[in-house]
Amino acid sequence: MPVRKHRVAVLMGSDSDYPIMKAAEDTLEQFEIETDVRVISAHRTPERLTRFLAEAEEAGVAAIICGAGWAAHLAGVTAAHTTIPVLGVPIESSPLNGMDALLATVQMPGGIPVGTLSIGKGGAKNAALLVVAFIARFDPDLAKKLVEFREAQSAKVPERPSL
Ligand code: RP5
Repeated sequence: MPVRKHRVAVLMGSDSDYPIMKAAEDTLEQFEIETDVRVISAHRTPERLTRFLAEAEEAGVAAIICGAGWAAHLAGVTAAHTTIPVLGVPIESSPLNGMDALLATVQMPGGIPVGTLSIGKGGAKNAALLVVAFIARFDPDLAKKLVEFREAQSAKVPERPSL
């Protein structure tokens, strides 16, 4: 397999988040970005997170996408431990349908940013597309792929509705 130029990590607080976070992995894969996908809980496996971040710095990971539900602190704690850009995806796994995770992820005080996307699968997909867009500013091949992706997406929208 050819060596891939860019590497992005996708973390999730639980294995149960994977059906949602798979959208981030699949989208990155579509752009031939190498992914490192892990289950890391900020509260249940905190030492796994710090160990992983040391590896990620070493491996030149370009960005980290974190998905978590309930009182979702995975993205914030990850951002606290690294200067690698962190994006957060709130997951609708709680009785509050992700509103709790949205507020916990988005409401970071000034100083340690977490770029927060929408709740659920759409947010996971957009997190990957946002990472692609940032990297593409410095990688013309990736920029071309992103334009092609947008064109293909537009082409799938019908002019008229049908039942
Ligand atoms: C959060 O609690 C996880 O991110 C997940 O969304 C939620 C439920 O986790 P499990 O009880 O399914 O492991 O920490």
